[in-house]
Amino acid sequence: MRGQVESLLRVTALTASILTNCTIATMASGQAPYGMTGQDALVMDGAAIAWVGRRHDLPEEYLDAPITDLAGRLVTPGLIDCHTHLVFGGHRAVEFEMRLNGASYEEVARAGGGIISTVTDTRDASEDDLVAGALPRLDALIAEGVTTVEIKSGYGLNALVELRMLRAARRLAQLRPVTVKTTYLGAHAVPPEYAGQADLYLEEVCIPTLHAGHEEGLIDAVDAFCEGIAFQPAQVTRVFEAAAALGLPVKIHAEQLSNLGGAALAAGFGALSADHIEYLDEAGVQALADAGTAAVILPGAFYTLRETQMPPIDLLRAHKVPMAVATDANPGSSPMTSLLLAMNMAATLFRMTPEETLAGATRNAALALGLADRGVIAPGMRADLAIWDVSIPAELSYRMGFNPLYARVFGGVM
Ligand code: DI6
Ligand code: FE
Repeated sequence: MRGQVESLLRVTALTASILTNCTIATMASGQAPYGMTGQDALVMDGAAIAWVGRRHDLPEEYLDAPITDLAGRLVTPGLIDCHTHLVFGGHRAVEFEMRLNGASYEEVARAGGGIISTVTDTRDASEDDLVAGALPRLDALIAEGVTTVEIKSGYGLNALVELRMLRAARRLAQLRPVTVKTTYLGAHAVPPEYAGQADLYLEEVCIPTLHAGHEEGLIDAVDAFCEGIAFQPAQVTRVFEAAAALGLPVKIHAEQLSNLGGAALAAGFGALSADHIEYLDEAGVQALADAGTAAVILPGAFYTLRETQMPPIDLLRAHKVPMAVATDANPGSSPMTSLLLAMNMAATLFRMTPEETLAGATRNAALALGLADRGVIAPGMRADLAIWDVSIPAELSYRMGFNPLYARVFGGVM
């Protein structure tokens, strides 16, 4: 019996490994700031975190496990970018340059610019092209410690290309050590062939494609762009009802340019998140709080579009709505592939605290994706970690254009 126990312990020690001589920001809520209570050691066993604490309290069973000395570095949960449009064809630098040379909105549109130009370029791209185009953007995120990324469709706007985008997103997860969560955004824009016929587009394309994508296992969540220039609340409701019938969670692009009540609508469907929300009012904030829906703050689009309406950070804080921060990486309104920069912008532009920005890219980003197994460092959670050459966590959102990542751990593998 004793021999059996000892060999069991030895097996544990064989698969376990220890990280030590580090500062650990667990990001567990309700404790000390950043969840930092003096932990300086962490045990990984396989793909999971087995133990975290002070080294002198290390359980005996791990005493023989191999040790990695982190020389005083900071360990955080792996970062989570919970809102991206990473898969698309082409780029929009031409219209960027046209606009800055004085071209009007109409001239840009006549030259084929705007979101529809990305739809055209995406339709022209093969699945391989889409994967190849997205990889450098994904690599930029990974290089900053991102271990989970959400990727939306929404530039195909027909069955063939929406599904192609989702398959490309799934393939990225086979090519890199990262978790990809896919979101179907067929209700992103009305394609030119359905101009002025949004309802017909929903009926003939968007909702049938949702069913097809679900059948193929390509869809983790369903999103819709609720805005005057996109889909009306009643149309979003149709999409969400179809998602709910399939048992899929929903998210929404809402209150970015105006207040149509999209966030409250989504909250009524138990949405995982309401994203952008610059124009959200207190009733909308209350609806998010009541539903446990996360707010996703996207300063990259605010910055690029030179918006002036700030998201209601104080109200979200007062109502204890979990706030996530994401890149919104897309070719038009947020050509940004740095989650650290998004954190910096959330702090500088929106006055979120450095702790809120880090929670926004870890714990609350996990909530926005419905992932209960990551986003904080605790026993039983996935061993997805970022190890930083910084002395305190505030350095992560303080700097611009500097990447202090030392190493990344994905599922226990460094
Ligand atoms: N909101 C945005 O800001 C982007 N999509 C969305 O729903 C715009 C995407 C683009 O311009 O390509
Ligand atoms: Fe977006």
